[in-house]
Amino acid sequence: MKLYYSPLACSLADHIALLEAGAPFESERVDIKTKQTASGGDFNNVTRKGYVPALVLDNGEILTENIAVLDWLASEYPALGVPGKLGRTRLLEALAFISTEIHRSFKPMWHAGNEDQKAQARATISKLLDDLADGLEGDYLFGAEPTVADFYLFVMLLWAERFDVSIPTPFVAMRHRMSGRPAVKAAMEHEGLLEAKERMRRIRKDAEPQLTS
Ligand SMILES: N[C@@H](CCC(=O)N[C@@H](CS)C(=O)NCC(=O)O)C(=O)O
Repeated sequence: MKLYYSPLACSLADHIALLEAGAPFESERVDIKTKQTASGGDFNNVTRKGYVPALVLDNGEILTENIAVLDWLASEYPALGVPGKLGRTRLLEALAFISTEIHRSFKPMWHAGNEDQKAQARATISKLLDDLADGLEGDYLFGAEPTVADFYLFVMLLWAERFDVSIPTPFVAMRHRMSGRPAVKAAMEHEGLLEAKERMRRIRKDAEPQLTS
């Protein structure tokens, strides 16, 4: 299997899922602006959609659309899914909410919206996160263990942090809990996000008013 990803893009959810599952896979970074892959290829030749995630299966078939890719991973690795008769449906329900409601609402942040649009988007996302947190049944969306939906939500929580979107308390704790998981750390490290976070922390600290005695 091979995952095409871009750092901090929604493909981070798939990256985490593959590592959590212990799946054998390769990955290649994509510059989503230029559509160049790290090895110099044209990503449009992998998928004409030109966006990540794209997962190339061992038989050469290519999966796109995060809901489909994450659902497929949960079917292959049931520990990443939701058990029970309605399990898969509940998982799809959560993935669809995260994708079509929350993810989509970040558009003004990523695509140079004006300040009004960004403020509106912050309010919308915050409300959507509140709604989702209301259904929280444990440490994660479906109980004590994370599913692919939690990995996708985690990426949304990182985006929320980046764009100063306020998030409900249970999700602050969840973001923290998730950040400590070895697979999450490994995926973030691979995508160069841990250094980026550390750099931001230092910049913020340097910008703080210095205490004088
Ligand atoms: N409908 C797609 C959208 C995926 C998507 O928005 N990918 C972004 C990164 S999070 C991307 O690659 N954007 C580059 C582009 O659209 O050109 C899905 O749900 O997987």
